[in-house]
Amino acid sequence: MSRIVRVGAAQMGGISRNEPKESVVEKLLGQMRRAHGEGCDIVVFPELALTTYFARWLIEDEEELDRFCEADMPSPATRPLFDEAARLEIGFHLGYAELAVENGVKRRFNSSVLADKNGRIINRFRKIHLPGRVEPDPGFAAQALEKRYFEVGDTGYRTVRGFGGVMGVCICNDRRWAESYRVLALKGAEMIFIGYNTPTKPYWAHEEDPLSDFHNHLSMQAGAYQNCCWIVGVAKAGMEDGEELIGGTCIIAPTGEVVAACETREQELICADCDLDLARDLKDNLLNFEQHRRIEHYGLITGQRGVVEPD
Ligand code: CDV
Repeated sequence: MSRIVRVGAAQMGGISRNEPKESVVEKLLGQMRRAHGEGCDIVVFPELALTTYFARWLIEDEEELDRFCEADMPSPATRPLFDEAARLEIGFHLGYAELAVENGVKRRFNSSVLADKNGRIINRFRKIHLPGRVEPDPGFAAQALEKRYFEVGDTGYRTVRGFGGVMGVCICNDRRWAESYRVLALKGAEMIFIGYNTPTKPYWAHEEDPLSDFHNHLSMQAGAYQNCCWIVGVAKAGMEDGEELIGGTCIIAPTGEVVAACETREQELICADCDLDLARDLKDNLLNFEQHRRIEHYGLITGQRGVVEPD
């Protein structure tokens, strides 16, 4: 048996601080049409796909901060994406900054939506692992102030039926944490969409990290294999407001193999036919969670606390 989902991973180039969202959405529409032309069922856009990665700066003007966010989804700026998706009958994943007013309290989240082929939102996710600091470190030009601007997501890792399978989402830094994949897999995820903005130079360092591309792929390939999932990792890449972002957009099979990968740090589209049943053998045998996982023996719930000193 095979259940094929044809996926387009739409790597983006940088977005400048003053670029109007309408112009960004035009680029996304171009990528969506290209993906449709390639026969894709879904096109995947990165984290914060409508704006620059504004957490690199200390921004004290609330109005400026709010302009980076969407109070509704679809929002006026993104409505054309939903309309075009429905017209073309293609799904999409979109990362964006969310402004929510709940019980009269203003809250911001680093969020994403998954829309089906009718342009209907079927999954909403708020990023859980927020990198960086609350206070900027003046020793560094570029910051990662996500802990200042966003709240920790409260949606939990969610899976949803769609595109003939079970789909999950996590966002950027979430991909470095084994829990993200495992919880999604325990909830049945067969494919996980991950958008990211990762600078080549870490926010705590003065030099580029030579292992940044390696760790990007290592995290996602291990996540795919250990959890028998397809993973679609999509970057915003290249120079953005003076900071270079890694690329490395790729589509990874449940075997851990990269089946398609971007080659540049610019806008690119890669596509792959992903068979959701490819993981059947692994799931039934070597990595059968029900048969082989032994969480009651891991000593997490009862048993050893802390390090045991030798006798
Ligand atoms: N957007 C991110 O979450 N980026 C982080 C960087 C700032 C460390 C990442 O884990 O790629």
